[in-house]
This record gives sequence, C-alpha cells and structure tokens, in this order.
Amino acid sequence: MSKTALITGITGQDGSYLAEFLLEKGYEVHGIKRRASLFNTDRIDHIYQDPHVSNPQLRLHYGDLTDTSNLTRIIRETRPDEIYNLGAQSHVAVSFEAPEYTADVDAIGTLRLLEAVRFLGLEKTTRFYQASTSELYGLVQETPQTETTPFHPRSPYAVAKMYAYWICVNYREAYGMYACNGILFNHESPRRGETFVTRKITRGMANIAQGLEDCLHMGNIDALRDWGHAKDYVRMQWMMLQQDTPEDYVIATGKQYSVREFVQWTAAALGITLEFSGTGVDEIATVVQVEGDMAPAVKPGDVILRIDPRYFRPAEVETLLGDPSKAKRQLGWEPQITAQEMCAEMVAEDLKTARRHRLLREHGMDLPVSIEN
Ligand code: NDP
Ligand code: GDR
Repeated sequence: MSKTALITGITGQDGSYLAEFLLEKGYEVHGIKRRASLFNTDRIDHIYQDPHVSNPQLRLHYGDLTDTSNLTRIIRETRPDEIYNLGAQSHVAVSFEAPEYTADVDAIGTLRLLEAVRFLGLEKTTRFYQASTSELYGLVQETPQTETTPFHPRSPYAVAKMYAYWICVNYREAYGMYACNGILFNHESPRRGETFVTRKITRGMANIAQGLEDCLHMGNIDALRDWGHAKDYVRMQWMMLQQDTPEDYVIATGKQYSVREFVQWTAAALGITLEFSGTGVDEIATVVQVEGDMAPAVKPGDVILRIDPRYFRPAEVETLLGDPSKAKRQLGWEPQITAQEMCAEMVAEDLKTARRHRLLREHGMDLPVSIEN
C-alpha cells in the first residue's frame, strides 16, 4: 500500500522539491494551494498530472492556513499518513510589515492543522512535520546552534514560528502525536523566491550581466548565514517522519559565509571580478575585470552594487551557524551540495533566463523584467 502525504506550501520552493521526492518514493501526494488571480503553480507544473486522463498520484486542493473548516475537510478527505506543514508567510522582512497576518498563518495555522488531526481522531496515525527555522535563535546565545541552544526570536516571523515550534512539541507530549520540528537553516536553489537574498543576487547580477538592470540595491551584506541546498533539506524532512520516535533536529551544513561573499561567488560565476569599497551605507561594488562572454553588458569601472537602507530590518539576525551532528549521528544525514556549488547552479539558471529576455528585447519583443526586490 502506498503512503499518502499532505503538503501545505506545495507551490513554494521546498514544497516543490518535497513533492518530487515523495512521488519518486511512490507516495500519493496531496497539496494545498492558495487561490490566486494568476497561476501560482510554476514550481510544480512539471509534475502536474492531468486528473482527466489518469489516476493522478499528485492532487491539488484549494485551501489556506487561515481557514479552519477547509483544512479540516481536506484532512478528512485525504486521511494522510504524513502531513508536511511547509506553508507560511516566510519572508522575515515582510513579517515586520504584516505581523498579524504572519502570526495567523505561521503560528495559528500550525495549531489549526494539529487540532484538525486531533478532532478527526487521527492523532495516533498521522505523522506531522513542522517547518521550524534557525530564525528561532535570532540573537544567538551560543555558536554553533544545536537542538538545545536557547531561542531569542528577532522578528514577527520568528516569534510566530516559535509558537508553532512549541505547539508541535506540546501536541507530541500531550496527545502522543508523532510530531517533529525540523530546525532548518537557510536553504536555497534555483527555485528560491526572488526576494530572498541569494536569489536576489544571482538573478539581479545575471540581469546586470545581460544589460537588463544597472545596479543591485542591497541591505546588510555583513550578515552571516549557513546556506544549504533545498534538495538536501527536503530529504531530511521525510527522514524525520520515518523514525521510531519523533524528535526535533537541526538541519544545517556547519559552514558560514557572509552575504558579501555570496555576491563575490556570483560575480565570479559570471566572469566578473568585483572590488568592494566604502563603508556602511556608502559601500559599493565596482567591476574591475570581465572575462568570458557571460557579462557582455558590464565593463570595468561600472558600479553594480549599492547599499539601500530600505532593506535594513528593524531587528537583524546578524549571524547563524548550525551544528547538524544529531542529524548525522541518528539519521545518517549529510548535505551533498556545497553553498558554492548551489550558487553556481543558481547563476547558471538565472543567466539562461536573462539571456532569453535579452534576445527577446533585441528582437523587439520586450518582456517586462521585474526589479522590485
Ligand atoms: P516559500 O515562501 O517558497 O513557500 C511558502 C509556501 O507557503 C508557498 O507555497 C505559499 O503559497 C504558501 N503559503 C503562504 N501563505 C499561505 C497561506 N496563508 N495558506 C496556505 N499556504 C500559504 O518558502 P520555502 O519553501 O522556502 O519554505 C518552506 C517552509 O520552511 C516555510 O514554512 C518557511 O518558513 C520554512 N523555512 C524555510 C527556510 C528556507 O531557508 N527556505 C529555512 C527554515 C524554515 P504561494 O505559492 O501561493 O505564495
Ligand atoms: P532570512 O533570509 O531572513 O535569513 O530568512 P533572506 O535571504 O531574506 O536574508 C538573509 C540575510 O541577508 C540580508 N540581506 C538581505 N535580505 C534580503 N531579502 N534582501 C536584501 O536586499 C538583503 N540585503 C541583505 C538580510 O538582512 C539577512 O540578514 C530565510 C527565510 O527563508 C525564512 O523563511 C527562513 O526561516 C530563514 O531563512 C532560515
């Protein structure tokens, strides 16, 4: 008998990789997608199965983490063996602008799912994965961060995720539910949302290289992060639900780099040598040399990065570095893809898109290139 999984956030970065992974394992996969005025299934269109011509292994249901009755109905209809709660308002900076909505989706949304499982009497059969985050550590109390490092959240997003973390632990302790928190550090991919820092850099610099944008405007480029690849991390989400006992795990690479270093890797992948000068809000990055044919629109002396305080956050998480020893020891998990390899993959994908846009532009078929970050 194949297993059934329900994924909230299936249209997001992780949801799309997890759906692929579970389908390959023979799961029947159900995903919750939000109603939107435009198609929002780009990341999963390649695995979509037409319900009219086959017995699809992937099915989508309209729903929203703010809607209790709809979540309860979907769980009742699908009776999943495993629920992966990946849906969230996941942007830290945006959570300062929409704190109440972020709490409703990220905190109470998690409670709604857990209560639906309990209400339907599935608490002893349905396993639950909660997408917890390194943002819980916020103002870090020790380095590297482990499963026992105290939390100090620094944004409405992180505070909401802290509620979700503890309600998940509480349902495990109170009702014996198999519920786990994956405390995942930043993970990226060519499918990363365009406004997160890595994708903003690879996409923005590929556009600059092809003459579609002039300059990248960034916030705090001193921030330090432990970046992994989303593909490696969704594998671990599944592994967590296959154990004898439910536990919480840190998922990270154990290596840390600055946003500035990520900019340098991206430039190098495009054949551009960059020099940073100035300090604080006056810091800039200037092109020193261009090699190869990837950046025809860029020449030495061009300033292609400036600091814009608009991207500073009211409270910043300056440094994060995870210790994934427990995941390695107990589950045999190790990341396969380095941050530099991931950056190169992201640049290659974004360069392909930028080249297509440039060609269309040269042939008078201009497509709007969104540069709102
Ligand atoms: P994305 O932002 O790419 O995806 C978020 C998903 O949640 C999308 O499918 C989105 O739908 C959906 N969503 C947003 N609001 C709602 C809502 N009200 N109801 C139902 N669904 C909703 O995030 P990631 O894939 O990067 O991350 C997955 C999860 O892991 C998130 O919970 C995130 O907070 C957490 N996380 C992510 C990390 C990372 O580095 N990527 C690290 C640690 C934790 P739509 O497509 O319509 O917008
Ligand atoms: P983060 O990711 O806040 O860690 O949350 P993001 O990529 O947005 O920021 C990382 C760091 O880069 C700094 N930064 C900028 N960030 C953005 N987005 N845009 C900029 O222009 C910019 N300039 C500098 C930020 O200040 C920050 O320090 C991500 C999300 O996926 C969360 O959902 C997840 O929980 C955590 O990772 C782990």
